[in-house]
Amino acid sequence: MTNINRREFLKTVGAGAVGVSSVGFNGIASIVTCAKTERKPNIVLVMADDQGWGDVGYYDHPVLKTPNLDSMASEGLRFDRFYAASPVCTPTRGSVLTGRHPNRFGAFRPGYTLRPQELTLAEALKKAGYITGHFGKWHLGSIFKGSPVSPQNSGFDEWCSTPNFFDNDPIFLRDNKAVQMFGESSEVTVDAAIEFIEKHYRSEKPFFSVIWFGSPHSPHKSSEENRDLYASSSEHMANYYGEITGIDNAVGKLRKKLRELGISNNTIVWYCSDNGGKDDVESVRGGRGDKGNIYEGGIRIPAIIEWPDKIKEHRITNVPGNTSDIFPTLLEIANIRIPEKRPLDGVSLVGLITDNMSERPPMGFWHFATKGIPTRGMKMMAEMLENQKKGIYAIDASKLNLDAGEIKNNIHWILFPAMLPGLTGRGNCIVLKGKKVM
Ligand SMILES: [Ca+2]
Repeated sequence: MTNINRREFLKTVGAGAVGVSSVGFNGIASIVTCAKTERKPNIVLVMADDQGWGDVGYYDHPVLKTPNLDSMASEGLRFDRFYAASPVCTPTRGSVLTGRHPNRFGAFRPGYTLRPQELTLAEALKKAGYITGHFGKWHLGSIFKGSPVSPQNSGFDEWCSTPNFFDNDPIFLRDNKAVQMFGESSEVTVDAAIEFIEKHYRSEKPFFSVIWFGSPHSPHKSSEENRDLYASSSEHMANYYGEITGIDNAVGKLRKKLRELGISNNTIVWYCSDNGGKDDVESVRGGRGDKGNIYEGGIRIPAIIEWPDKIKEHRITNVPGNTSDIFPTLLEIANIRIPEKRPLDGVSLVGLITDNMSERPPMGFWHFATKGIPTRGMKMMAEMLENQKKGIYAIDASKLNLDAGEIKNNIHWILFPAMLPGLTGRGNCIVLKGKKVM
C-alpha cells in the first residue's frame, strides 16, 4: 500500500463505515458483520511464542495439562489446521497486523521490523472507533515512543510491551519508561491487559487488546509452582510444560475476567501460537520439522476462536487458515473498508465462524534464506531500567519522532538492515534516498 492509500484510509474510514468491504471477503451474507448501529464486538488476540501444534491438553497430550485452553476449545471454534504465516516470530506477528504475507511487507526473519507504511489492524480498528492496546512481546521493531514502528505508531493507544520474548519478573516499557513487573510472565502480561480492559469496558467504544506472551520460548524458566506439576518429567521439559501452564492460567484469568465483567458474549478471543515448537523440547509439532522450517512442524499451530454471541455451539474445523487471515476476518466483522487496490494475502474466515465455509483458497509459505537480526530484549530492558535508576534516559523521544505518514515525501527507498551486506543493524529500518518506493 502506498502512503497515499494508507493516509486516505486513515482519513476516510470511520466508526460507522458500512457496506461490502473490498478485502476479498467470500460474499456470504454474513450474520456476524456489524450493522451501522450495532455495537462492535471487543476483540482480544492472544498469542503464544513457540508453542507446538499439539502442546495442548485437548489433543490428548500425554503429560501437559491445559484445562483453560481445553475449555475454550470445547466451547468455541477449534481450528485443527491453522498455520503461522512464517515458521518464526517477527514475520508471523507482522502477518497478524497487516493481513499480508511476510514477503510483501519485507519482514523475512526474526528481528526485521514492520514497514512504517503498512496499514495495521490496530490502525484500522482504532480509526473505526476501537480503543487499542498491546501487551507483552512486540518483536516488530523498536517499542520506544516515537519510533515509526513502535506500538504507538502502529495504531495502539496504550501499550505495556517488551522488544522480544521474556521470562518471569519481566521488565516492560510503559509510558516510555522501563517498569519492573513481578510474577509469572504470562500472568503478568494478562494482568496488564486486564487493567486496560477494566479501564475501558464501560466505554461506548469497543476495545482491541493484543496479548502476546513470551512463553514457552527458550530459555524455559517456569515458575516453581507450575514446574512442580511436571515433577516426573526432566527438569528441561518440566520448565517447558510449566511455561505452557503459565499461559493456560493466564488464559483462564482472562476468560474469567471477561465473564465477571459481563462482556464475554460479545468479545472475540482468538488464541494461537506464532510458529511451531522447537526441537530442544519434546514438543508435539504436528508434522515434520520444527520452528524455522516450512514443514507442518514449523508452521502448524494450535488455534481457537471463542465468541459466545456468534459461535453458540462448539465446532471443530479442518478448513485451513493462517495468521494473515486474522486481519481480513476482523475487518469484515467490524465492517471496515480498506482501499480496493491494496493487496492482502489473507482471506476472511467469517464463513468458518458462521459455519458456512467448506474450503479456503490455497495458501503460500516461503522460507527466505537470510539471517535474522538478534533482538536481545531482556538485556536491553534491564540496561534501560538500570540507567533509569541513575537518572539516565537513553531515549530522547524527540529525536525519534518520525511521522511514518510523511516518509514517502522525503525519503524514497527503505531497506532493512540485513539486506545490506556488512550491516547488522538492529531496531528500525535504514533509509536511503534516491530510489522509487516499492
Ligand atoms: Ca516464536
